[in-house]
Amino acid sequence: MTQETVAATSDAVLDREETISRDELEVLQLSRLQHTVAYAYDRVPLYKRKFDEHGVHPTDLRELSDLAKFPFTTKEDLRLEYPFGMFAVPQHEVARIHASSGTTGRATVVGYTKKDLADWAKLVARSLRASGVRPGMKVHNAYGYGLFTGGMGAHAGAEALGCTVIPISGGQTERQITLIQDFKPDAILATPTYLLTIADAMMKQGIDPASTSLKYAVLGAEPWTEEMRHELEVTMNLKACDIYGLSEVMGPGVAGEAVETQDGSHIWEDHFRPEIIDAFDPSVVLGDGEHGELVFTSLTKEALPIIRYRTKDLTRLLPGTARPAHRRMGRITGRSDDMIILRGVNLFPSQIEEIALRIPELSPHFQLELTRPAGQRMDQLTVKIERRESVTVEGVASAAKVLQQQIKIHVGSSCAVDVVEPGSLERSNGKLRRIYDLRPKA
Ligand code: DLL
Repeated sequence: MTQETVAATSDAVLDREETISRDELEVLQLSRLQHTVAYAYDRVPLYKRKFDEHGVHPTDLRELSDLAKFPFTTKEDLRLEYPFGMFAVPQHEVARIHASSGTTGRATVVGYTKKDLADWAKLVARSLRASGVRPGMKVHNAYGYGLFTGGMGAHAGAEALGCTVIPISGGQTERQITLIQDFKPDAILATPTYLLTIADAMMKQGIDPASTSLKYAVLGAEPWTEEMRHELEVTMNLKACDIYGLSEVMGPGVAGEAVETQDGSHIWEDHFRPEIIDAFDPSVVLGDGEHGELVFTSLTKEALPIIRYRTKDLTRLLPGTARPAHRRMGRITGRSDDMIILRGVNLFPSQIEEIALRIPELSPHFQLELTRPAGQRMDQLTVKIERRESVTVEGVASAAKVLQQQIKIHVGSSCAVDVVEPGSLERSNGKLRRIYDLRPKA
């Protein structure tokens, strides 16, 4: 335990920064922000160039709202500076490198100094603790290890909290189940769809997923809904909380959800300054409560300071509750680049998840297929969804109709619904791909 920690609640010791007032937090943010913009400007040529082109200088940052004067950073910037152009320290000071998979272009590479790694572990520990995990608990870590930040990020955080970590990584679902049965972990860290895969595989083996030792699940790395939380909590008899993050900003633990309120992740604002902008007119910074694109500026990072990074994640900022000084983020509706535009109507997979899970005959296993039938100019959306094991084929005909109608009412899109056999759709191993775009390439 570090010196900064003080006793705060009856069964958990919080970091001092978790308990400070909003005023105190903003004073801290301003001084850290002033340092970060100057540090980035002095050490990273890209920031110097961008600030100069934008006609703004680090000394222009006198109050927090001045941040809006600074230019954005995008994934494209990181790609152009591939591999190490964004690093603000010499290579020998970089203790670790992570990278995105690069499925949609060049990988984005991120780096951490020893201090960055310590801060990261502290924030993941803080997030896990908020979600109910305590020192001494056994933690089954099913986030993928490797260049993805999920596995090692969650691992270091659980260790820093004082847990016993089981570093199984993602995949090998049968083995995951054996270890859950034999090691009896208290908590599991996974993507929500991978936890669903595990629960599903348990049922196939005749194991009741509600009967395991698991009491807490800390889930993230992909969008999920309240309906999915309910599904997982009931099926597995545990408390499921959200953890959010992205590699460009740090990795998991940028924000974490408190188990006592379960009302969205608190952004750890002593290390990150969030903004919400209008995704279509980025010059407009929106107020708290308004929906838009989430933007982050790091306040303490050494190897990769990041200024106004456009996450493409769509959400809103809400007042802090369990940690009053730290604002919460609403559930992420989706990413602006995951949005399906179907005959002029915007649609996200999470909207389908929300609607489908309210229909008892339908399972949470679904895919969205986009096609353009031959000779037609209109795109077609087909929701392929598995029926629940417990209902008959005849029993699902009306459920399909209900889903179709509800999508029309709540989303505004006409679509086809194809109810398929249990187990026929691909299962998640980590971040699940929901959208299959089979339209001919233009
Ligand atoms: O997914 C980091 C992470 C690992 C977070 C484990 C939580 C748990 P990236 O691979 O860089 O990093 O992907 C970041 O994933 O911009 C969001 O679109 C999405 N995402 C992450 N957490 C959540 C969440 C990791 N809790 C991208 N809810 C982000 C919704 C999430 N989307």
